[in-house]
Amino acid sequence: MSHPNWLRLIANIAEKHAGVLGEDATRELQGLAPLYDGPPRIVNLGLLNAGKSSLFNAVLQQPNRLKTGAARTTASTEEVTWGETSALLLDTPGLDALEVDALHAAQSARLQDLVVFVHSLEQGELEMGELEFLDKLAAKGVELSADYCIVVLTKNDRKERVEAEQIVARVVDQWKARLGVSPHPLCVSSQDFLDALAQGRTGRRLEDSGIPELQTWLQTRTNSLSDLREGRIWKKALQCLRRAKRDLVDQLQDLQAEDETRQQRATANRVASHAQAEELFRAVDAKFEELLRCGG
Ligand SMILES: Nc1nc2c(ncn2[C@@H]2O[C@H](COP(=O)(O)OP(=O)(O)OP(=O)(O)O)[C@@H](O)[C@H]2O)c(=O)[nH]1
Ligand SMILES: [Mg+2]
Repeated sequence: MSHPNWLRLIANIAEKHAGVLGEDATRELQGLAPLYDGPPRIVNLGLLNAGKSSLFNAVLQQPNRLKTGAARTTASTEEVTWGETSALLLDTPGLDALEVDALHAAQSARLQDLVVFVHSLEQGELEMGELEFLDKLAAKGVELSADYCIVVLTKNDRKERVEAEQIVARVVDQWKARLGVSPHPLCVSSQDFLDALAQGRTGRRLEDSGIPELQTWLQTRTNSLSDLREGRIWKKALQCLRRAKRDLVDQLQDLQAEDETRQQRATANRVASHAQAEELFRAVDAKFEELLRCGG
């Protein structure tokens, strides 16, 4: 994909003004252009056993493509290719498995085009660990608005409709309160979808599983990838430039303050040296008088 003009301009600014922008901002700005290239990247994030791998198997319509199971099944992130755009689906380990997994997940989410946040309806509302993790993602600049992130509530076959609806309403409230944006929630059953597929069923059974809706959500966005990326990268660029500007203003204020202190100190030094000179002068004068008296 050819890069938009503004992205080339930013790369230029980063190169020309690295000294003024500082190392971090320069690195961040130079790292924006590569985000524009390559196939669409879609990451799933969620607790252990949330149904992340099963969900991607359902999206892929391949029941055994990714390993699934009750224990800590996915040990490291696995990439599989999906759909017309050859999007990369990144199946991650549960973010509560190890601290390092959560860090890795947060880091990799920064580089993704779309985030599929996976939460099992069996768990009820979002747990503290998930909310804290969402905070970390937001702090890292991961886009969690409904344009870039879908909140998939899995194992819908295990809950009565009314109870599932109550959980969804609660999750939506938690998401809004925590992140200040409205989520796009979607209830699914990967199991129902894959079972229906294996039995060669079509129509309602497949639709009701929620998986076709997820496929459409992902497909629509990956089809207009350049727009999607442009919006996201532009936002990142602005954030970075604003931060760099704030840092520069802070630095300037520090320098001004330093300068004022230096000037004050210089004046104080001047005053001190003036007083010393006067004292010296008086002493010399006194000595001179004494000499004159002796000599006389
Ligand atoms: N009933 C039901 N069970 C499901 C569904 N999706 C996943 N499961 C089961 O939930 C368990 C965990 O599923 P996984 O897809 O391996 O979960 P995961 O989030 O990838 O787990 P880790 O890789 O360990 O983090 C498995 O036993 C799945 O069979 C579903 O839609 N309905
Ligand atoms: Mg897994």
